[in-house]
Amino acid sequence: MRTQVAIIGGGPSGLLLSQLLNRAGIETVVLERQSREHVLSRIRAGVLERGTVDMLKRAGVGARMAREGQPHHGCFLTHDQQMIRIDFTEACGAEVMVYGQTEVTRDLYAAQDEIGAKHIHGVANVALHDLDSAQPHVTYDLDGSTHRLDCDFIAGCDGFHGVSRKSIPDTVRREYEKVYPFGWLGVLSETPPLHEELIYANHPRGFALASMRNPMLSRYYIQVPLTDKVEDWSDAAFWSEFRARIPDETAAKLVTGPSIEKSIAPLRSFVSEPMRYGALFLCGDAAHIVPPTGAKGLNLAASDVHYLSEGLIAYYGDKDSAALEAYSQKALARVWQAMRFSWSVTTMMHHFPEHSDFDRQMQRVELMQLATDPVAQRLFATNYTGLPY
Ligand code: RFL
Ligand code: PHB
Repeated sequence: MRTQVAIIGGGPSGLLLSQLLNRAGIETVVLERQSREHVLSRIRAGVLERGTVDMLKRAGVGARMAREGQPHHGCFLTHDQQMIRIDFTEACGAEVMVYGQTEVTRDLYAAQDEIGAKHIHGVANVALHDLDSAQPHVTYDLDGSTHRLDCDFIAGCDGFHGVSRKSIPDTVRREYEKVYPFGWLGVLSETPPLHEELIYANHPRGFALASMRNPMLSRYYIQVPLTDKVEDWSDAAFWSEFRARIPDETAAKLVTGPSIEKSIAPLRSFVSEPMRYGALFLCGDAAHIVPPTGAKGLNLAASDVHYLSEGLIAYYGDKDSAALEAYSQKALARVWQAMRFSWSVTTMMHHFPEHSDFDRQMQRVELMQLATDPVAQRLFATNYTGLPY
């Protein structure tokens, strides 16, 4: 089999790239290890930057998001009992859209079906070959036999645990990593959200976040030690701990219910450079991971896809490879800015076991500056709603 661009991974990066390329007349094949149902069962990101929203519209998948997504003009940061509102619109003239990654993925699959884009699910042992030659190709196992896919380019959209990044030789690849000493325990429940805006809470007991998916679906998180297991946390224990970490007046309004999903995700910051090696281009979590505190994971995947799709469209349309040549450098410049923001919000909002009273005073002063200083608010709002592409 032959195609122009082989896409490894059918998560949000792979699907969005496939959608934009097919609409520009470029042939793709998406190879995904899991079933479509499995991909659609993952509960992950919830906040879309303006740039991501614009891209989804350009990809022809904006209709349901426009109907069902919720534009948010601000969010709250709390410190013990104090609620600090950051007004995005006033601070920087932008907003974000609350619309779940699961819904984005569902919309992309539906649009891909409509245009007849090619996806192969259930592939195993994907391997990338001859990346530094003019004949790159991919092999994979399916239904008991090995298949070969020849292509011009390979997009590595296979997430943190995929094969693409590891196909770049160790002598070329440089990795930067910071692992945080805690994880997030997340609960999804069919209850009305605590508040109409997101609440990020800094409390001596640890961080908590109140988020949402729609008026009858809430998403909550609490910081937990890495040694905790999901089984250790009953629903009652989760609600009681969550309630203790948010200001009393708000906690009184919390509506609890049975969890319909509960999971623990470790927090890390990770960047792999370069994002291109010969015919291989990495996108999204395959190249970088951010702690979820800044809501940047999915949005960075979208900006990578923006740069890569522009590069491939210029290459096939105008025989101009300048944008492809610049891909790694351009994508990484934006990635590092989001890394800094996610790291700084994580550091400001969490309880670190090694923190001293001095460190906790630093967190308090940073939050007080956000409460009072329009310059600090503007910086936060600009980063949270998304830096320009
Ligand atoms: P994905 O979503 O991981 O998709 C990669 C796809 O590649 C497939 N795959 C392979 N296919 C073929 N062969 C192989 N060898 C393969 N190896 C893997 C996988 O099955 C999968 O379908 O990466 P992508 O597309 O780059 O999208 C990135 C986003 O998913 C990610 O940045 C965010 O979800 C990060 N993230 C969160 N971001 C937020 O902004 N807010 C959150 O609350 C939030 N929660 C999360 C998260 C990521 C998590 N992960 C990755 C463990 C919670 C979790 C648990
Ligand atoms: C979510 O709704 O899952 C969510 C929202 C904001 C974040 C992280 C996760 O910063």
